[in-house]
Amino acid sequence: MSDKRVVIDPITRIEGHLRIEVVVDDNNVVKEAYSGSTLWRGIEQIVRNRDPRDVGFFTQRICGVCTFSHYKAGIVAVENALGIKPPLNAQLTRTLMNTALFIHDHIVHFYHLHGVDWADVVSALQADPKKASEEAFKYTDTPYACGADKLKEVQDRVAAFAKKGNLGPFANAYWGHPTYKLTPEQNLIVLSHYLECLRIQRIVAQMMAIFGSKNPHPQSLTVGGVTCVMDLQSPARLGEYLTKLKECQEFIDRAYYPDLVMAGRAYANEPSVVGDVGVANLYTYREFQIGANEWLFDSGIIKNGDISKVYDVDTNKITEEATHSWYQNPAPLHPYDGQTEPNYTGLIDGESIDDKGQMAHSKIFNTKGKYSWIKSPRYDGEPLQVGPLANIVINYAKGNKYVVPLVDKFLADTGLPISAVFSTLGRTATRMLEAKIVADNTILAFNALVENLKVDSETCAKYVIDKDKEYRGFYMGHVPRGTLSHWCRIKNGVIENWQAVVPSTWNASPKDSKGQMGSYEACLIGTKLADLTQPLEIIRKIHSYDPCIACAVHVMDMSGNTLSEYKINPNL
Ligand code: NFE
Ligand code: MG
Repeated sequence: MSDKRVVIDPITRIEGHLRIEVVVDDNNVVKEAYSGSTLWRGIEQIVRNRDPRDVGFFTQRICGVCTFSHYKAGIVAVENALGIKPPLNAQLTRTLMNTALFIHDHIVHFYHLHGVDWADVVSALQADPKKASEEAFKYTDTPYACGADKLKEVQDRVAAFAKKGNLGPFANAYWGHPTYKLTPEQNLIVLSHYLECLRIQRIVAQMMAIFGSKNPHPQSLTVGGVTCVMDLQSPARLGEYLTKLKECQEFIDRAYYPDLVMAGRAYANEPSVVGDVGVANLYTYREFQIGANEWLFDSGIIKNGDISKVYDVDTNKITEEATHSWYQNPAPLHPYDGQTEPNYTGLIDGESIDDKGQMAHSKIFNTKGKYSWIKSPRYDGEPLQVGPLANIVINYAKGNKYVVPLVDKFLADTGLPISAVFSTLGRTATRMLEAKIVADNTILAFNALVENLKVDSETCAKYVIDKDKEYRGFYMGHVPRGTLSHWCRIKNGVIENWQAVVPSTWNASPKDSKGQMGSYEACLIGTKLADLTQPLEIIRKIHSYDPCIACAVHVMDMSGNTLSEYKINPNL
C-alpha cells in the first residue's frame, strides 16, 4: 500500500482559516504534517505612514477574539518607542481589562471550541441524570449546574434538537469516535457547562466593557494611559467589576477546574491526549501588572523540555522567515526590519482521502515550495512553543508563588506527574490553570488601583512626538494563546515599519529553511488515526493550541477591489 494524504480544510471551531494536511503510513500513523493558513490579511501594511497614536485602533482589528491584546500591544509599542511611562492607575486598569479578556478567551476555548473534542454530546443523551449528578461530586464539593433536575432539562433540550434530525450547534462532529473516553454521565456534565458558559461569556464581555466602554474592540486605551476616568472614579463601576469577576471565579472553580480533573483522569491513557509535546522549547513573557513593581507571570525560555534551567529572553534573537510562506523575501529578518510583501503561488494538483476513505484527485499544498500565509518565527534559529503550557511550565520552573501551589494541587487531584503537562492534555489543563490564577489574583491589581487612586489621580502621561527624530520600540507580553510582540519604527512623525509576531504564528508556522517544524506540525508526527475519514485525533491536538489564524496572518485587496458588500437592515 502507498502513503495516504488526509486534508482537513477548514479546521472549524477556531478563529480564521487553517488547513492541515498529513501523510500517513500503512498503519495510519502520521509521518508528515503541514500546517498552513489560507487567508492573508495585511494589517502591518495598513498602519504604515499613519499617526502612531492611531495604530492601536488598527492593530486591534487583527483579531475579533484577542482584540484587547493587539490594542494594548499597538499602544505599548508606541509608548516604548517614545519613552512614555503610563501612570500606575492606567497600568492597573489595563490589567483589569486584560483579566476579562483572558477569562473570556479561556472558558470559551474549552467549552465552545475544544470541549467537543473531549465530550461526546450524542452520548450524553443516553446518560442517567441522577447518576450524572452524583458523578459531579467526585470532582468538587460544589458542582455547577449539576442537580439531577437541571441535567434532565439539559438532556431534554438537546434531545429536542436531535428529534428534529438536526443537532444544531452540535451537528457534523465525529460523535461515537473510539477515542472519546468520558462516560455518558460525564459527557452530560460537560454539556450542562457548555450551555452555562454561554451565559458567563456575556457577563465577562460586560466586565471588559466597564472600563473598555464596549466589547469586542474596547476603546479606552490611548498612547500614554487610559481614558475611562469617570469609570475609575465610580464606586458603582468598581463594585460591578468585582461582582462579575466573582461570577467568573465561581464558574472556573465549580465547573472548569473539576471538568479538567475529570478529563485528566479519564484520558490519562489516550495516546492522542498524552503522547505529544510538539516543540519542546518553550517561551513566555512577563504579563499582568498587579502593583507598582509586581507582575503575576514572569518571562523565560526553556530548552528541550528541561525545566531545571530557565533562560532569559534576548529580544535580538527573534527572526521571521518565509521559506515556505507566501511572501517575497525568504530570509530570516529581525522584526524591526521585517517585510510583508505577498507572493502567492497557490495549491497544486494531487490526491487525498475523500469522505468515503478513497484517494481521489484534489488540490494539495506544494510542500516543497510555499504553503502558508503564516511566516516562521524562530529564536536563535530554533522554533519555540508558546501558550499557557509554556507560561505555566516556565513560571512553575521559576518557583512563581502564584503558579506552583495550584499546579501541584491539580497534579495531586488528577494523580498525574508533572511530565504529563507536556501534552495535549497539558495545553488544555494549563489554560484552565492560567484562567484560575488570573481570576483569583486580579483582586491584587484591583486593590492596588483603589489604594493608588486615593493619592494619585493621574491617568495619562504627557508626551510630544518630535518629527525630526527617529524612534523604535516594541511590546512583548503574554496573551491568551502565548507570547505576542509588536515592533514599530517611527520616522517623520509617522509609522515607517510595523511587524506583529503573534502566538499562533509561532505555533502554526510552516517549516523553516532547515526543515524544522512549528509546534502544530511537530505534535502530529507519530499520531495514529483510528479512521482516516474522521481525523478527530488531529483536531483534538490542533484545538489544544486554540488556533487563531486571523491573528497569525494579520482583509484587504491590494488592488482596491470590492471584496464583498454587506447590507444591514435594522428593522428586521
Ligand atoms: Ni486572534 Fe491572539 C491571542 C494574539 S493569536 S487570538 O491570544 O496575539 O495567537
Ligand atoms: Mg506578522
